[in-house]
Amino acid sequence: MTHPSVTGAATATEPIRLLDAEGSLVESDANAPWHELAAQLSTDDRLAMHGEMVRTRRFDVEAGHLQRQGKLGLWVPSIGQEGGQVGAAWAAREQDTIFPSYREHLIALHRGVAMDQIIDTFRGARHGGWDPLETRGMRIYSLVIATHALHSTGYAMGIRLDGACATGDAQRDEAVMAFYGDGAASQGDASEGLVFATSYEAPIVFFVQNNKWAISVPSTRQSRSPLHERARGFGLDAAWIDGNDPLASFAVTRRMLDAARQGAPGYIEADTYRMGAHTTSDDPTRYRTRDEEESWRRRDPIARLAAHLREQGVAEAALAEQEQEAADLASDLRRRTLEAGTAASDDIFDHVYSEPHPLMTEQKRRLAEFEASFGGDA
Ligand SMILES: Cc1ncc(C[n+]2csc(CCOP(=O)(O)OP(=O)(O)O)c2C)c(N)n1
Ligand SMILES: [Mg+2]
Repeated sequence: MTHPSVTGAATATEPIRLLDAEGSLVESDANAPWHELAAQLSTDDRLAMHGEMVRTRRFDVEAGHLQRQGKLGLWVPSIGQEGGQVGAAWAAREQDTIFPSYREHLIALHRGVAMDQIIDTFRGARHGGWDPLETRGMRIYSLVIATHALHSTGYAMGIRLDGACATGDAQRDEAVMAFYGDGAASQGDASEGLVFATSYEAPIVFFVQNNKWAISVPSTRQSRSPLHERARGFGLDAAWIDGNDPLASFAVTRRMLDAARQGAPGYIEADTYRMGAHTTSDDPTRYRTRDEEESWRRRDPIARLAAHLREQGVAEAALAEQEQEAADLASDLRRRTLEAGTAASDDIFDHVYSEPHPLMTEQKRRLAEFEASFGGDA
């Protein structure tokens, strides 16, 4: 079975971009079909997308502060990557399943994961994050790089075996989206996922956020050829998008997911930038320049969508209201997290075996001893 390419020439020199860094629409013959898809988003939708980005950013900054105050073990910021995420979140249909890495906070919030559930995961108060059946198909975060490239592909193969895709009904056919990064693309699991996805015509789209860094390793080291070209070599239809452009992300992801749910798996390389540190354990000044960071600050996806909304006649007050609402949510979250006390660290052992196990009992005892050696309840 052959599938028509949705993405055109393999030799693009620029990613698909519908909104430029100033928030103006980029019109061209090549962009016309993408604009047509983006037209599914009303001005109200676009304003709502902006609201999600602003809320996620405030949440993210607050979580970083809470980590610094000792309330979270670690925080993984998504600052700068909200544009691609919001487009993809809006492009996915209700019946779709999402397999994230660990930086997809906007997608998680969009699918109904509560801020507290994400916070509790990084406090160590929840080992499994959340129940995907209660969060509209949002699977839990995966910190082990690229493992979920396999889980998501296997899940998509299951959808096909169940006959829950490829009936021609986009409103019902299911698809899967897996998010991972430029560094993860080097893992064997990522390549194996691509092989099985194409071989079994699995209904899946790999959404790869190329944020230019895998901790301190630049994306240029991960692949000598662009990642989307590598995906084409595996037989996937692949697109390269401006990952800070919510409209391009929406249009291309919608089209790719709808092709995937009919049996043509896809791959999107979203060109973006991790504006913050890799995690709160990282110091990016050790490996990248201020100039580079500054050049990406000028391409901030939130400022870009805000400029577009102003151009569309959205009132300043509506944007200010979203900022205020986000600030209120963040301060509520802060209050709750500060009140939450210290998460129990030892119940991790209770869920390894269904019955008590001598090795677990011993490890639990040793952890308690170790923690007691610090004195107090630090
Ligand atoms: C299998 C495995 N190897 C190494 C690590 C350590 N590690 C955590 S994040 C990371 C870099 C990931 O980079 P990328 O895929 O580009 O995603 P980003 O963090 O930039 O979003 C590494 C090597 C890990 N978590 N799992
Ligand atoms: Mg990366």
